[in-house]
Amino acid sequence: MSRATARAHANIALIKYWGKRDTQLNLPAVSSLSLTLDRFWTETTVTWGAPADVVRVGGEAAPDGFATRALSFLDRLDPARPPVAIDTDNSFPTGAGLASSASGFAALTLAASAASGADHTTEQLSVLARQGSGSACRSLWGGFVTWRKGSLADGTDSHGSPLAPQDHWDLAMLVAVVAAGKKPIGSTVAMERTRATSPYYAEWLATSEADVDTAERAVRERNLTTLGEAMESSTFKMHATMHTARPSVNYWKPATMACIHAVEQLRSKGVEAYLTMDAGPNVKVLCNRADVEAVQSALSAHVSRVEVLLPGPAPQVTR
Ligand code: 2P0
Repeated sequence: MSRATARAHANIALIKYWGKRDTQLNLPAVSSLSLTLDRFWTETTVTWGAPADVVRVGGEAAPDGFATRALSFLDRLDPARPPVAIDTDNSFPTGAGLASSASGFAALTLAASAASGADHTTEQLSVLARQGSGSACRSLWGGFVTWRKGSLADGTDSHGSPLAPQDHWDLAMLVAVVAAGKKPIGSTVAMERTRATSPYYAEWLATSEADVDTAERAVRERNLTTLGEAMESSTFKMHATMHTARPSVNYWKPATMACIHAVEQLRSKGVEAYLTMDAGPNVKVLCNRADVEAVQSALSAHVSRVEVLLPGPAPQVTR
C-alpha cells in the first residue's frame, strides 16, 4: 500500500474551451487559455492498494456518479490498478461553474501518479488529467496556461503549456457568486449539444485560435485592454453558441446581466475591468490589483457574495 496527497488549484479560462473533436479523450475543437487561481483548490489523497475501492468527499461517501467517474478515470490511467481509496475535498462550492472538475481531476491525477510510483512528466500528467475533464489539463501549472488543441488522434499533443508564472502580473479575478448550487445542465452535455445543433458553432471554431494568439501576446506584454477585449469576445461568442443550440442552453440569471452592466459601467468610469462567464450564472471579473475595491463594491450591489482571487500556484504533492 502507498499513499500520496496532492493539492491542485482551479483555473478559469480567459479564452474558452467549448466543443470537442473527440468525446472519449476530451480532445477539444479549439485551443484555450486560462488563469490558475490561488484560493480555490482541491486536495486529494489516493491510497494505492486499499481493501476495496472507496471514494469520499469531505469524509462522507461520494455520490454514485462522482465515485464512478473518479474510479473509471483511474481504470484508464492503469487498467491493472489495485483497489484504491480516494479522499477529496474542495475549498469552494462544486458544480456551480467554479471549475471544480478542473482542480478535481488535476489533483486526482497527480495524487494517483505519485501514489502508484509512476514517473510522469508534467506534460504527461496534463494529457492524463485532460481525459478526466478537459479543463483539468490547464491546472497542472500556476499562472497563465495555454492549452493548444493539438491534431493527433491519440491526443498526446493536446495538453497545457505554461505561458507566464503566478507572479508575472499584478491582476486579480473577482467572482460574483450569483448562485452556488448545482447547475441545471452539465458542461459536457451542453458542449456536445452546442456542437451538434448551433448554427453559430462554425463561426466559433473559425475565430477561436486568433483569440488565443491575441491573448497570449497580451499576457506576455501585460496589456490588460487587449487581453480583456479578447476575453469578453470569447465568452460572449461561447454563450451565443449555447443560446442558439436546440434546445437553448442558458445559464444566465437576472443578477448575471446586472453584473455584466456593472462591469460596463466601471469601464465607462475608467476602471479597467473585463468579464468572463463559464457554464453557470457566475460572473468573473479580471482587473488590476489596485482596482479590486472598486470592482468589489460595484459587484456587491447585485450579489451577496464576491470572492477575490489572485493568480495561483502550480499543483503540488503535499505528502
Ligand atoms: C473552459 N468550460 O474553458 C470551459 C468554458 C466551461 C466553459 O471547460 O467535458 O468540465 O469534462 O471536458 O472541462 C468546463 O468543462 O468539460 C469547461 P469536460 P469541463 O473552462
